[in-house]
Amino acid sequence: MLKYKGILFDLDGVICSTDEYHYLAWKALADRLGIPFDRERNNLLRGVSRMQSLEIVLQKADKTYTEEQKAAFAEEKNALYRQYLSQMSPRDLDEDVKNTLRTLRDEGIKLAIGSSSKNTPFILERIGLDRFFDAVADGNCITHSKPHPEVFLKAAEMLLLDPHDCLVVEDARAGVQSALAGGFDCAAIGDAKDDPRAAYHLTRLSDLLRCVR
Ligand code: B16
Ligand code: MG
Repeated sequence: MLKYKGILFDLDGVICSTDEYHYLAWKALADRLGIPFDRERNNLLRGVSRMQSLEIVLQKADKTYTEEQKAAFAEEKNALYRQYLSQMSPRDLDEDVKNTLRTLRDEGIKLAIGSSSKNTPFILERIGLDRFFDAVADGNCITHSKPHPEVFLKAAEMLLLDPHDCLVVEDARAGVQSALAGGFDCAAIGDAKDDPRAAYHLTRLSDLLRCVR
């Protein structure tokens, strides 16, 4: 007996390690602008939109910037981030992730992506998963990014499933909050692993197999 009919995966930091590329790209921008930025600060950007991430980076700046400058900074960061993404290939899909996704699909569970990233289609294509998921809800189809539940509610709707029948997998505290706000159970991994609000705490994605059975 399976506990869930659908699983909604966050992308960056859950399916692939693009969270590291986000960090490197924000770090390069912050260094150029002389703004302090480290990995701990980077964790605050997990799951939140590009412009909200920029605002968090700029909180440590000693000057203010115009909206035009901010738009240019976001563009600069995204161009660098996409350079990293363009070097990805299906070899960057971790074996544990690949095997877990296949096992879940073979067990008849519907699988979807729920990501704040507007680069989701590009990333899925780079790692060879562009035709794998039953639904993809991402930064291109939402007006509120995590911690708002919109992206996961949209993904569940695309699967024609009720939130109570779906499990969200997240690496961001904002994402865990988003799942709970939408009425979903949440499995936390990576930076969010010890978040007490999550129903399950995963060391690796394959730990999920024990949670759904
Ligand atoms: P982009 P996720 C999120 O993806 C990232 O965690 C977050 O760091 C990023 O700012 C956001 O996507 C927007 O990404 O600039 O590519 O549109 O974790 O929700 O899959
Ligand atoms: Mg993430």
